[in-house]
Amino acid sequence: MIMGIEFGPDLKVRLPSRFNVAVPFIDRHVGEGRGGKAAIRTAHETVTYAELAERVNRAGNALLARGLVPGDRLLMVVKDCPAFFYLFWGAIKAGIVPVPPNTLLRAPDYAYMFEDSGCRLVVYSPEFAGEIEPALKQFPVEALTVDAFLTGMEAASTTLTPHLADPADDCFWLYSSGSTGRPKGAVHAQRDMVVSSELYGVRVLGVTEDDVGYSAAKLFFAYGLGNGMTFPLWTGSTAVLDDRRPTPDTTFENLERFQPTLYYGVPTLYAAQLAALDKAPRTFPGLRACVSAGEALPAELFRRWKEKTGTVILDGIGSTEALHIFIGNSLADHRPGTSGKPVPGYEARILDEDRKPVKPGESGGLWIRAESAAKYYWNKPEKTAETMVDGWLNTGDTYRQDADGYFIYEGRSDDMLKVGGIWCSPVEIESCLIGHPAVLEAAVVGHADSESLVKPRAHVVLKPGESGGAALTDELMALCKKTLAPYKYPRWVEYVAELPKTATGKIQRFKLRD
Ligand code: 3UK
Repeated sequence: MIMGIEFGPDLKVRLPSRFNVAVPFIDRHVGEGRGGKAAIRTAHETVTYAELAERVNRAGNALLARGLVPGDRLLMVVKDCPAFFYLFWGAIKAGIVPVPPNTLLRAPDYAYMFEDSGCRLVVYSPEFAGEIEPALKQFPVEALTVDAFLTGMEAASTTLTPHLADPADDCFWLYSSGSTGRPKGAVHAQRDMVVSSELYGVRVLGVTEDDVGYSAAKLFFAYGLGNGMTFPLWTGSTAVLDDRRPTPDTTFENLERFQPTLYYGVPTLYAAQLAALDKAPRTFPGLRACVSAGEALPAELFRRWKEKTGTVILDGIGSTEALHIFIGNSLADHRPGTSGKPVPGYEARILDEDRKPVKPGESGGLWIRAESAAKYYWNKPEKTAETMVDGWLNTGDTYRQDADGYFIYEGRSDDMLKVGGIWCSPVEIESCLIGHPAVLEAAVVGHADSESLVKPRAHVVLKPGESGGAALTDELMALCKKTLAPYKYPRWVEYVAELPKTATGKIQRFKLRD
């Protein structure tokens, strides 16, 4: 039992009726003798648990001093660095709701989030000024850089009384994208990080105080937030942070320098790392397991990684709405090419179109029940009603179970794509392509590359008199890279005479898939 928090034999969590989740995650460690232990390591600094607790208090006080009150939203567009922890937990301890969006987005996405969230303050890493500053012109909100915030924090008090809340009260939000329409703010409760950290972090991965966790997936991604922040803080272990873009070079450098025991990546990165290992083998002493999520991990990547590094990659499916992995492989029980089995404490069902359970082995839509699930989408009652039904969450994924009960991913039930583990809407790429003067219409679908990983492929209808070729393809790719988050650009462009459509004119993307 940790500070009155208990998991019953049914794995349901019991929490004190008035509490603040920053206390067990941050403050507890000093009292338990970990004050001098490293909570965070980066290439530039080490932050101990005592320093972290003090800086979280200063950050919370600095937010209150700026006039924010409990319930206000703080939009934090912050790279992976210790200040992410100070802002996130300082806000929570003061009752303020942190909202950390994807840091790879463009100005119009941020302007939308400023408006939708009704945030009182935006804090951003100066690296993102090129997108944040134009967004602030479009939708003015009080804003400052992380550096300015850190300077302001120095004058703030190092003590802060936690704002007490109900375990089911709103705690933080994460934005998730859909195939059409704007990103949706998934509202998570105080309880949710406790549930995912204990049930997946501790009970499946076996994270303990002695682990060092390094997540190549960034903190803004619910996957990275768990791996790189909540699991280490829940167990009193150490998180490694790096603000650079994860590449084989940067990740290998971190694996060698910090010798993490747990490494968390996405399939695209594992594929790139394997290509680099083919050229120059390396060993990673101390590493006891690797985790993959965001998109399905092909069995072949599992096999090659094990051969090259001696460690397994545990694939697991999670979502922003569920907060973290709800079906996963474990060290004791894993089957390559599958997402594994439900995490103890989470329930999963595969349902047909009438929402009846499918026969064993048949495919259907995956629904899950999770105590870490978001309560609702902010400002989107219809989306909430569609996705969250009677305590169950519609994942939008098609799954089947093999004869031994392992869950096998079969694709999305909508047109959404995962590229490098991050959402990508075909509609958004199509709108960008249509912005080119030569393009009449476009349809985007996923296509598997040589590593069996999905990337966007565009089917383009040109205006009369225009002709497609390598030069136009380069232009279209460049346009998408410039306008959209860069990972969203189509890796292939095919010129076609017309697009398949329904009688009502809706593009039938499924007909364009291979
Ligand atoms: C897909 C997978 C097959 C699937 C996430 C771990 O990815 C995360 O959250 P998102 O909200 O996306 C959720 C959707 O992504 N997906 C994720 N993992 C897998 N498909 N195999 C997988 N292993 O479509 C799911 O509905 O961005 C992952 C932890 C926390 C997360 N938020």
